[in-house]
Amino acid sequence: FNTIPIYLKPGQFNTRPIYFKPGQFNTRPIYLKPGQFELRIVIWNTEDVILEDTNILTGTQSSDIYVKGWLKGFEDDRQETDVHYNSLTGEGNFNWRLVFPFNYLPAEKVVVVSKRGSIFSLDKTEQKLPAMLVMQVWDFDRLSSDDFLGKREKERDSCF
Ligand SMILES: [Ca+2]
Repeated sequence: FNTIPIYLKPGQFNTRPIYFKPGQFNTRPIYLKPGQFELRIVIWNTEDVILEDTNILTGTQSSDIYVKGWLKGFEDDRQETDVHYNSLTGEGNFNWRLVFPFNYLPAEKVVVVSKRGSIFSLDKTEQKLPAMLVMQVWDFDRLSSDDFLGKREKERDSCF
């Protein structure tokens, strides 16, 4: 508990921590407008991923693994790792960073998405959504469309 008064002139700032007794003040800031945040994720490895490809000569199974991720409501900002080719065990190694900027309203625990209804719309509409991270694992295919292998969705409490 800090009993020393702190007097500051305009333009000065204080780096000393100030402690309050429990219940003395509500020290949690109240945000009435969404603030800009960034969620940073590093994809290190995958394991036990389904082996989707079969070599027609040897019968060996493999997958060309990559990971896609996005925040629900921000599908346009979907991001991907590079491809770990020819995984024979389901293990993939990436060390790949994904960075998702987003607007978040802590008071309501929602992300705020603003979009134009169409390319002809002048105004943006705001939508509030639960904070949800979507991660998917895919098998890259050179000659056909990629194969979906699995997904996981994490809500706010576990990732924000
Ligand atoms: Ca493949």
